[in-house]
Parts: sequence; C-alpha cells; structure tokens
Amino acid sequence: MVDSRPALVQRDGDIVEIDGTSAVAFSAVQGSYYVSVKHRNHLGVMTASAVPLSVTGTSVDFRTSATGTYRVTTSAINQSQVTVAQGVALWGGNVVYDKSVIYQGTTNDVSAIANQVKGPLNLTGAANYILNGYYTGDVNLDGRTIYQGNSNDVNYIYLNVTKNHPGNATGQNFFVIKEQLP
Ligand SMILES: [Ca+2]
Ligand SMILES: [Ca+2]
Repeated sequence: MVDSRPALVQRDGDIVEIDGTSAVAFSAVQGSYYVSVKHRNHLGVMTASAVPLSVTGTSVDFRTSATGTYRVTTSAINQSQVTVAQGVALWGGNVVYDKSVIYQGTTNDVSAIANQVKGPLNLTGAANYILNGYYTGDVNLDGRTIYQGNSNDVNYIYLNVTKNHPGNATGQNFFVIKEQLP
C-alpha cells in the first residue's frame, strides 16, 4: 500500500474527504495506482488495473460493473461486488471486521448484531430492541441496529449469502462471502 485516507461515503455514494465536500486527495506522486475502498462493515473492493491519478482528479466509479474490479480468481465463489438494482455495490454485512460475510457458522456476523443489540442500553435484553447510533451491526446504514423485527439488519446478511451470491447456487446458509483484495 502506497497511501491511504479516511474518507466519508455520502448518501448518493460519492466518497469525499472528511470535510464532507473535497475530493479525496493522496500525497503519493502522480502516477498509476490500483485504487481500493474499504468500509467498516462492508467488504472492500479494488480496481482490476492501475488507474492514472493526477492533480486534475480522476473519477473511479465502483457503482458500475464497467469499472473492472480485482478478484482472487475468476471462480464464481470469488465475487468482488454484489449486483443491485442500481448497478453493483460493496458486499454488506461484515459486522465482525474480518474480510468475510458469514450468516451461519464460526465467526458469523449475525451473532455480533445480537450481541450489540443486547448490550447495556437494552435493559430487558429484548431481541427486537432498536439500538440507535453508530454501530457495525447497522448493516443497511440507517442509524439503527436491529436484530429481530421490521427492517432488521440480519436479513441483509441472509440475502447476500443465500440469494445474491452467484457462487452459492444452492443457497447454503454457511456459504462465506470473501473479500476480493490481494
Ligand atoms: Ca465478518
Ligand atoms: Ca440498520
């Protein structure tokens, strides 16, 4: 890694400096680089080839499959992004930040949501308690971590693992979605 920056994802998908408006700037010398983005509870993604970066600014659009992305192998189990209605997106549901989205099995991301919801603010330990705030269990980024009930965050993990991944044709609960970074 040559350089990295903390940045802010805006609601429309733009990634900007943490001042909320400026383009993300790096201090590395002008040249061509692989560009990757990582997120606190999504799987990271990287361009398949080096992108020329200069002071004039370069747009890298990870929302379109036309932007080639790196995959460990071309096997169906290695998918760098999920196909969504708007194009392609980062795989959501990496609540336990370990480069994998897991619905069922060891180090699954679902139990982590339960643990966060059943934390000290939830005095009765209710499974349908709505935990407001900035937590990795908030998979859909609506400001609420929900384990059970309407708009729960677990369902996104379930759908990504069992329905949305081309490498899991039989819809197995224990399929592991792996981050596609070198
Ligand atoms: Ca994980
Ligand atoms: Ca949520």
